[in-house]
Amino acid sequence: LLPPLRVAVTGAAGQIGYQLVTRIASGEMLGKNQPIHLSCIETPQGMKALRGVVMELEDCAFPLLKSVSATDQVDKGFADADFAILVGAKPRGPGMERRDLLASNAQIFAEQGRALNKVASREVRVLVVGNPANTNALVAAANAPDIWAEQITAMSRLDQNRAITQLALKMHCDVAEVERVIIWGNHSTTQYPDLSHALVRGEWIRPRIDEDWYRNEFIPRIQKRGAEVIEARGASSAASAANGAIDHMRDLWLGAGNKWLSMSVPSDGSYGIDACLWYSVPCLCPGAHFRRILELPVDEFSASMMERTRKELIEERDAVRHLLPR
Ligand code: NAX
Repeated sequence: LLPPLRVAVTGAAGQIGYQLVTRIASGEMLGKNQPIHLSCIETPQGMKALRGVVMELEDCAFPLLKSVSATDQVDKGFADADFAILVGAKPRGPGMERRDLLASNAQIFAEQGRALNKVASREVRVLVVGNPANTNALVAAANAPDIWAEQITAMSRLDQNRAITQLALKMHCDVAEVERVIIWGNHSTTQYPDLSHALVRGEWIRPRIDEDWYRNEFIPRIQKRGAEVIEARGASSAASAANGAIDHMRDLWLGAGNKWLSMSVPSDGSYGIDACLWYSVPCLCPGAHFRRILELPVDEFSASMMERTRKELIEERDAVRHLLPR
């Protein structure tokens, strides 16, 4: 067994958190030879439910789980964290405008960025799941000047997994036979699920894809899949969101060979995306970090889709500018 690593999860008593913590503790995220100290963070109001989650974790008797703690203090919860998964966020309340939601969540992520900066491991890997995830990641990073921005990523893996499955269903193949599906941009309805480079059974399939299906069914379906799940379930995606977070962190940390994985990472200016926007791009994960896949050809349709989601991220950034100290 390896020396234990410390994993912090915010919103651990919420729907996604509840699914996530058991999977982390069972070793699905960091591997079956990696012992873990788990730190669960909630709001003061969430602490009672969190105590129940902690009891359940204890009742699982996971061999890899060396300790589990519960707190509503971020400075305690993030202390020496090697991984921090930021799930806790405010849901949109009645009559709340998108701008209000952005501002109140940005406040939370500014505070969490400052706490990570102060107490987390200097090597911490942060994944932002709570919405608006991309802009929350930007705010957290801006408030954590001593942590390299590239250690902070936001989740687009759920969108990628959704896109892979929809393509597999259309092509009557196995999900494992689908490669190189890309999610560009924001985790929102402006995201661009791109099949320009997709392979099915190793073969480039863009020329075989029905244009009407692609533009009028596939793309909107992925963009609005969250709403489709809410409509059916009466609650937002939770198991699949937790699964996306596990996939993202596992591949980032343990490596994923030559798989193309979409991650929202700080832009380096490539693809005409303004530097320091957390914009989803295709990446390779050789282990412990990511590398952007650069210089892919971008056709006219893709360029217009990528521009639309870039503009939305700029608008979001402008709405939280007061929380960006650098
Ligand atoms: P829930 O409302 O079930 O759970 C959120 C939990 O976070 C609650 O228990 C709450 O008490 C806690 N919380 C709130 N503020 C906190 C803070 N400052 N510190 C610590 N804990 C805090 O929501 P859930 O369905 O779990 O969704 C969580 C977040 O994930 C939401 O923002 C949601 O929009 C977002 N999602 C992101 C996805 C993605 O792909 N990036 C997909 C799924 C999901 O919609």
